[in-house]
Amino acid sequence: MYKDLREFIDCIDQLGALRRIQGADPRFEIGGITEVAAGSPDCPALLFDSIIGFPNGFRVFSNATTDVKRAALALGLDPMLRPLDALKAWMDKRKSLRPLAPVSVGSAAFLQNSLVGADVDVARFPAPVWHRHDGGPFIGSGSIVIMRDPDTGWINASIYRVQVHGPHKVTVQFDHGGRHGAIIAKKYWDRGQSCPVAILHGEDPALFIAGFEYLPHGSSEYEFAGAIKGAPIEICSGPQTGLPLPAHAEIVFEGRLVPMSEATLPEGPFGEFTGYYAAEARPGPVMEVTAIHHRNDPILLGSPPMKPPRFHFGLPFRAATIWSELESSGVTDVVGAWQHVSQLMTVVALRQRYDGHAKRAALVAAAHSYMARLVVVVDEDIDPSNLADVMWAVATRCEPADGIDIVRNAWSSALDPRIPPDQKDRGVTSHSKAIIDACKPFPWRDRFPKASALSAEEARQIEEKWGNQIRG
Ligand SMILES: Cc1cc2nc3c(=O)[nH]c(=O)nc-3n(C[C@H](O)[C@H](O)[C@H](O)COP(=O)(O)O)c2cc1C
Ligand SMILES: [Mn+2]
Repeated sequence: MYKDLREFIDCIDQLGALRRIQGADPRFEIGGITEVAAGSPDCPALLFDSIIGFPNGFRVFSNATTDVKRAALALGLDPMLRPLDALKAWMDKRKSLRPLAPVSVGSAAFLQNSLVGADVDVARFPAPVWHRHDGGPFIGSGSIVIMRDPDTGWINASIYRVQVHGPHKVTVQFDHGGRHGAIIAKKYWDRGQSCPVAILHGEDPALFIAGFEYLPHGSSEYEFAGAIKGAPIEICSGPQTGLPLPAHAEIVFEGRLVPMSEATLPEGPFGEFTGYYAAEARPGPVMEVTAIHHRNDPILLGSPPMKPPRFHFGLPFRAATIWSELESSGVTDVVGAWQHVSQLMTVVALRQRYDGHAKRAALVAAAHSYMARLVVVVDEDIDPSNLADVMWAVATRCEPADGIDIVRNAWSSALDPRIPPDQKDRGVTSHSKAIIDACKPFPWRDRFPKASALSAEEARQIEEKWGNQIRG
């Protein structure tokens, strides 16, 4: 298993999936190249160096985990697994993870270089302006924001975007007040205090994943990342904040998040994962950066949101959670779950046992499908990770007049591009979900026309025997 981001990049290089790009401009070009690469069939990871305006060695790494193989690798799984098998392996691994406490080490790689006081200048790093209409450079698009709960000492470490505003000023964005970081910051602010905060740019990929997972209030992303790796995260105290910080991080900011009653700066807009700008600039909380630490030749991990189907993770992790939820709520015979269109469409595949089984699964899946307007259930012969297969089932097994239900006022978010502006102004963050039953109708499933194509197993056998000749 990789030790840190650098070793992960080496693993990707060994897979042949790393491209080194020289001479790109952090203004739009790094973002543009990242987007085009993410939309190409082999979807390579990118390591930018000799970036215009910056010294050699100050690098940006993007598309880290955007394909199935690299997402599997980051999870410590076999990168050669087929997509649905890889997601199943993650679901099984996730269920059995036991939190693994971080360990303190005496020295940290990120302390190789430190800048404090008047020397602090965030602009030393090539923070990209990722998309054309972004409000400015975002140094944090996949960065980890760390805070300590003042009451319990709990350390939260999650991903919130970070915009650059000046040599020692950045903003941190919470989508809503329920984010753990937002809850913790508010506790300090309500006492008239600033919130000590640190930000990691260029973290361990396991921590990148832990920062994205919905972990319960009070639980530790460090421990979750350690569990993924089967080895504890090594930490060292931040010299200024005393916060525990992963020793192998590339770049670390320390400072304080000023109460919003004292200061705010216009945050955003920023291209979102839906492929749109959800909102204009809004007042955001300001971090005063009081120290910068970085490794020699630091690597900034960038993970900009992009137009679907491009997504931060080549395996739809939230679908693994939905799959687990189905199992733990007693829905049997689920053989797969997946999300397409960057989480905006959920698919569940199951072996139907009784009338109503498919709808039961769909309702559970719909309940847990953040922002997804489309929830589809298919039979077990359909691979839910294969969108063409799924749409074949929808177009041939679902009679729209009978097989589509609408659930209203369901879970979406302020990022939803289709909530009308006047409703958004009133605080509406829900939408409706179409539940599409694309299974053979249970009562006459045995009389449904037989499929003419090969089964997955038959196709595999043909591939084994004839694959070389087919490919020429
Ligand atoms: C690349 C990436 C960027 C994200 N950006 C933000 C963001 O700017 N604001 C936010 O509130 N959530 C963002 N998220 C989602 C949160 O990180 C995620 O929901 C996480 O579970 C929140 O952690 P928490 O429960 O500790 O608050 C992002 C996720 C990823 C993977
Ligand atoms: Mn958390």
